[in-house]
Amino acid sequence: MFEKVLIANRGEIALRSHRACREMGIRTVAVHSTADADAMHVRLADESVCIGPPPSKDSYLNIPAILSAAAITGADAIHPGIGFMSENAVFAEMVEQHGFAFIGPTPEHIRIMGDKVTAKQTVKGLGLPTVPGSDGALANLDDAKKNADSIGYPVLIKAAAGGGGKGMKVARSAAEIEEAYSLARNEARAAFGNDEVYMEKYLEKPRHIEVQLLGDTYGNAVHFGERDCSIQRRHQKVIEEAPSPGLNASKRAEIGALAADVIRRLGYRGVGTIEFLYENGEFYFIEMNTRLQIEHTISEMITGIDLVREQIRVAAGLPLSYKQDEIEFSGHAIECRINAENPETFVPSPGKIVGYHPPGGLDVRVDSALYDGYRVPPHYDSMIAKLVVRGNNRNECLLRLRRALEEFVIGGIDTTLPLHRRLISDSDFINGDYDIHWLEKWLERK
Ligand code: MV4
Repeated sequence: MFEKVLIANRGEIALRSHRACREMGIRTVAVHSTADADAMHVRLADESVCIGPPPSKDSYLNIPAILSAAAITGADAIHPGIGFMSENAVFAEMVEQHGFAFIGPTPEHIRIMGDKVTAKQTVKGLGLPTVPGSDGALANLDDAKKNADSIGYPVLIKAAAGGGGKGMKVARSAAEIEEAYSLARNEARAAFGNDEVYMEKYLEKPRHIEVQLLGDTYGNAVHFGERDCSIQRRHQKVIEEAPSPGLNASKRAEIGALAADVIRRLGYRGVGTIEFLYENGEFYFIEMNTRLQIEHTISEMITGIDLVREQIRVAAGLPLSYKQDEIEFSGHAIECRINAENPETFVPSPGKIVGYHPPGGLDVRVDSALYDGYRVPPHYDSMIAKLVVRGNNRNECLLRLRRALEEFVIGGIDTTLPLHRRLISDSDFINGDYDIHWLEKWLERK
């Protein structure tokens, strides 16, 4: 097992990795920008190295600085966390070339899934259902028109280098195809430096359902059930829950087994998530994430398994600790992502925390790097805490979540806590009756 791990991240997710390492007897190295000298991830780690000024591109995305920090501290492995370097195949390759282990999948698997056209072709070949669409990338406008006619309107044009909704355009009729095609290509070129696009049938009211997966280097693969991540705004998830209120037991078992089979046959090492759209009882693959996800916590709450510990173990070449039939699902979990933002306008609200009182009690988990007197810097993602609650069933979970949200105090800045208190009292949410557009419509109504 590793003796020392460098954690190439900040905030609550750096703490998450640190906690798993500590419990495994592994020493940790924090890296930080000058803006994060007083951050909790730096205070908790055994050692820390300043890797640059506040902008992420000069510090948390600075590959030479991160590799140098690993070298001078004698780390064996690098944990990339989420965001930043976590899905950068070049970084994963350089980490290995410099003699460190990358706590994540192989660069090749990151690369395959990073290109959405290759990813779709790969998983389709392994038996996953995909959205009807073009066979690979679109060659030109004429190809786009022909594909749209054969798929049937409405269609969606997506960037091959995309994900997260950038470079995505809907065309509802033949009159809209030319504009959608050129806008999608321009947006993709501007955002990713790659204007390759492909086409799919546009699904109007799907749920976003994703399956948590884990594989090792010995051909073993398991799933940890699904999460429903449909409650989102501008492609940012706001609330996630496990299991999905939109699935029955047989659909759940079907998609879990199918997804685990795919990563087994890929020989995939590490944790990963396969994302689906779910509409009218059918699953359609959209993307695979080759990293840990923010909302992995809800899968941990209903299985009792530490996914980061498993991730570190498989990166060190150990086999999975669990067989599929040893993973027991118990109860229901919901996560609220709390951002340093105005709860109505969503304008970021960095600043000094004055009064911090997280909730507690049975089955209440708060993952956060906040402390009283901490200054939330303006340079990074605005998510400052995750409130994760479990109950023996969905109703118990909702009642406990309401109680925990009442207790939670984060003073001195604006947060989205008041938004969460209102959301979880809405009858559609209470009934589990929502799709990927529900939150944006709810915000327009209120
Ligand atoms: C779709 C779709 C409808 N039909 N694909 C958005 C980002 C990217 N991950 C995939 N996305 C979508 N793909 C087809 N064929 C609707 C979306 C979508 C969406 C998906 C998941 C969660 C939130 C979303 C919000 C808007 C659109």
